[in-house]
This record gives sequence, C-alpha cells and structure tokens, in this order.
Amino acid sequence: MSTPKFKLLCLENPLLDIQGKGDEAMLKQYSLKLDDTLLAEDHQMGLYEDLIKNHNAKLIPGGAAQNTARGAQYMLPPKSLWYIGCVGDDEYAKTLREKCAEQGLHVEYSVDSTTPTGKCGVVITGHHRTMLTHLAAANNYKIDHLQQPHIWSMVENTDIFYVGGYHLTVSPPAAMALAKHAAEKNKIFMLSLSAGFIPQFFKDPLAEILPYCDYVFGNENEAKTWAETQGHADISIPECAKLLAKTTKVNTKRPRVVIITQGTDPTIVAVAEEGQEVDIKEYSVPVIESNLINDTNGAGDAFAGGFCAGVVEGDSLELCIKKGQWLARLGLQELGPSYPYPKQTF
Ligand code: 26A
Repeated sequence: MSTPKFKLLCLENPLLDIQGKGDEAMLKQYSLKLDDTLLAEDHQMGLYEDLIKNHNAKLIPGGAAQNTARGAQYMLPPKSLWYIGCVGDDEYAKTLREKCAEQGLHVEYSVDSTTPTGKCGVVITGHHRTMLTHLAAANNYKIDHLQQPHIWSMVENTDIFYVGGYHLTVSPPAAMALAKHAAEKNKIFMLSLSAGFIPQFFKDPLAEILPYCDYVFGNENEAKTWAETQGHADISIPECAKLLAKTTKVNTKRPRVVIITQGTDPTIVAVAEEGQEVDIKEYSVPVIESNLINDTNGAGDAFAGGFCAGVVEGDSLELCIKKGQWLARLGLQELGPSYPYPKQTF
C-alpha cells in the first residue's frame, strides 16, 4: 500500500475533556488555581466524578494539540492532517476516534490497552477555565510508535509538524525526533508553550527543542514564565517575544516566528531573520461580545489551529493571524474546544 501524504502532523496528548460549571468553592475544594492547568494528584481525583454527578459535565474531545489539529483540519480540505498520541482501549478512546473521523482528522493513536484514556477535568467559572489533567494512557506515548516503519514513512511524507508543549511531560525523544527530521529536511516545525508549568518545570527539554522551532506559540503568562527562567523577571511581553525569537536556531534557512496571544489584548508577533534585527508587530484582536462567548476552553488551541491552516496554505503571516483569530472566535461560541457544524468558511 502506498504511504498517504499529509500536509501537517500534530503530536501530543489525546484527552477527553469532562467539562462542567463550577465556582470558587469547588476550585478551593480540589486545590485548583483559577485558569491554571495541573496534573492530577491522588487527593484531587474525585473532581471527575463530582463534575459528572453534580455539575452536569459534558464529555468533549480535548487534548490541546488535538484541538489544534481538529481546528486546522476544519479549515482545510479533508485528510490534510494527521495526529498522534497514546490512548487506552476503552469508550473514551472510541469517542475520540469517532469525533476525529467525523471531522476528517486522520489519527494514528498508539494504544496502551492496560491504561485508561487520559482525561481533563475542566471547571468553567465565568470566562475562566481551570484544568485538572489525568494523563493516564497519554503519558505512555513512546518513540517506538513513531519509529514503526509505516508511521515513519508517513512522517517522511509530511511537510509541517506541530508539537504541543504539553508533550514535553511525556516523550521529549519523540518530539525531538520530529524536530530534528524537520530541520534536516528544511520542513517547518512548530511548538506551543502550552502552560506556565512547561517552561517552569520542563525547562531542559524545552531548551533542547527550542533551537529547532520555526514557530513558537504562547500566551502572555507562558512567555513571562519562560523569560523568568532565563533570568529576566519584569520585562514586557514584546521584550519576552523578542528574547524568545533571538534564541539559537538550527535551521537558519527559516526565520524564527514567535506568536504571543493575550486574550482580547493585541497579539504580539516577533520575527527573527538570520542576521537581522528582530521585527516586532502587534495585531489587534477583533472584539467579541461577551454574551456570545460560551466558554474559553480551547480558545488558544483554536487560534493555533487557524494559524496552522494558514501556514499549510502558504499564507502571509498577517493572514495566518487572521485565520487564527477567526477560528478562535468560532471556538469561543461553542461548548469546550469545538467548532460549529455545518461548517463556516473563512
Ligand atoms: C500534560 N497536560 C497537562 C495536558 C493538558 C492538555 N492537553 C495536553 N496535555 N492539560 C489540559 N489539556 C487540554 O488543554 C485544552 C485547552 O487548551 C484540555 O484537554 C483542553 O481541551
């Protein structure tokens, strides 16, 4: 059988979101910090059942880069993308497979039949979302999956790569294999910072992969946390973006592009071309009326999805940002990290 050809591959942690409305007391009960993302400890495991039993929680496909992949696929011709990560052999995995298939996203999950599929408890309080993640099977992704001949042939047949920074908690070697392949073949490699705890506690794998990144996505908190780890507390967000853009780069044939979203405040973009001053631009975010927002879970992932769709199409940086903002706006109006059907067109 011939190897299929894809434009973009996303790698990270396939999770099912268990999302319900809560309040501050609930966050306190489970030792959660507003808008934070935590890996669940034993004393917090009751949250999932609590959400389902007492908070009318809904099960929605999640996993940050899987949301980005579904988002990019939403804007592209069918079978433009594929996605990898590890799931269990259970109902949750079945739901994820079905949803991705419905949305035209090809998945090649690695399966750990001894461990349940990962889940993320999402507590919605107003326009905030607080997440508690139990990675379970997602934590067992191994580079061996990527190295299987049929999977690696598909990698070789793919033009662009996007790794969710959250995967640095799981398999840095798998992320590095994609990053190195991209640099060797002058293909595009993109990474999201994902959450403050990635630059904070996964500083070394992040430092190892950054030189391979052509695009780095983050929000203001992640950018600041990264700058702090470099000994730069109290610098502005544009300065953080500039600093990140200037870090060492392996593939000097492509510029480093850093995209920092700040909710409804302007998106900061820093572009570092080899041997030139870093160029910083701000792009304002079109206003979305508060009453149109369903919840903010997955808004950043949707932005990255729209942006990636633009990169796949070879669009200008400005158009990529517009596509990201357009998809984030659609995602904000849906329940959880979802996109509206029937499909809307950009
Ligand atoms: C390793 N961790 C903590 C995670 C995640 C995650 N995706 C991958 N790895 N913790 C939360 N998420 C996902 O982030 C999305 C919102 O940006 C949630 O599943 C949610 O859909």
